[in-house]
Amino acid sequence: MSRAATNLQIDSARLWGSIHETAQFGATAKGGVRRLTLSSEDKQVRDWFRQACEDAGLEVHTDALGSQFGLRKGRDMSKPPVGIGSHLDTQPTGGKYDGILGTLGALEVIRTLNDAGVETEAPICVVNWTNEEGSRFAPAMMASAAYVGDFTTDDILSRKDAEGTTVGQALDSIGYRGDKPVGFQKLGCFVELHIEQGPILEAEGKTIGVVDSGQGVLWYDGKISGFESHAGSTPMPLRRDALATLSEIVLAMESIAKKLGPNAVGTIGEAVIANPSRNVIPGEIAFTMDCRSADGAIMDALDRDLRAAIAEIAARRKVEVKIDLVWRKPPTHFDPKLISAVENAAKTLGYSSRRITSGAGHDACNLNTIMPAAMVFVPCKDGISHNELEDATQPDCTAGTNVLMHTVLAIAGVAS
Ligand code: HGY
Ligand code: MN
Ligand code: MN
Repeated sequence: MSRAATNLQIDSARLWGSIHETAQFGATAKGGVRRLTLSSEDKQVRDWFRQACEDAGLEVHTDALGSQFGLRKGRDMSKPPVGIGSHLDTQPTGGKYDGILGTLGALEVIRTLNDAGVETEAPICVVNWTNEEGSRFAPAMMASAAYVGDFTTDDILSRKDAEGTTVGQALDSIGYRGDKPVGFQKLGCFVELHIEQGPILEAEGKTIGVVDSGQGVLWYDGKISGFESHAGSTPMPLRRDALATLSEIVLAMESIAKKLGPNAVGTIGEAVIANPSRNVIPGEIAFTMDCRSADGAIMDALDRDLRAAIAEIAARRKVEVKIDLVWRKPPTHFDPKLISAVENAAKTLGYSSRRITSGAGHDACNLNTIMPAAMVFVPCKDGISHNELEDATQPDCTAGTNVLMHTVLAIAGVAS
């Protein structure tokens, strides 16, 4: 690698400026970001990102699900591009860094290579994946899942949000239903920079997480059908209370995950009472469940024990509980060669690092099913994420982006 490239460092102030400039799109009063996928706020950041990619000389295209691809030519265009990037959508009470650091860090890599006049052998492609969060439309990591063939484009376009709007309608409403078919942009590999979204790196004083694996995910849609009746005149033993039933399910989920832990987690993050009223016993509730483990056998145990507990609760309370497994993502084991490239980049740059498993799902986890993939983590304050308090430091974000850049240079090769 040329001497210039060996010592290359990103422009820390420019990266930090971009992160905070884009945080205005969907900024919340508590200092977070609310940028649900395919919302008007998402359109604002997408427009900003497309312009920034074009200004950096990238050839920008959008696919049928709105994912944005910015291609930087390499000396040898016969080589598949090295993919880098993440997502720009957020949770309803999201932060400034989840997804954004990886996408804008990838842009900063391009900007730095441009400034230094570094040409790589292989091309590089920056990606903003549509709907990584899965909050408005399920599943999470939706567009990268379609890219790797887990879902058809039409299936995803028909997915509906809570208001009944389809992905296709939402794409059209912001003008991001692209003209390229999903999968048009081939990638040779994918490396994603992301905040850890957990407490380990900060607690151990490590700057870089070399991600070697990721938890598997189980998503369920649930429906409880009890019986609406008068809150005052219905004796307790005669009630078929949907909310009391759900309360038992929540506690059962918690004790099953703890029993199967520490490598198991379970969450009920959504619950909607149909026709809620203070003096009516809840008769019907729709809810969702999210279970995860890095061990496939524990995932199976979570599913088995949860179903058994729900069946017992439903029978005892004389209510019907239906649960549908709507998404099963097996655990991820990233590519050993790419993992080493990340680890070597961290060591060469003098950053402390440790191997780590990702608790969260990421687009790289999907890409890893059809190509070599890996991830670079940096710490986030108190391990907090999916919360408006999410925070990270400029030095850590700079370090992570430098590691991403040198990993890319090692994979793509430097022509000049
Ligand atoms: O759910 C996840 O793990 C990701 O943050 N969408
Ligand atoms: Mn993310
Ligand atoms: Mn997230």
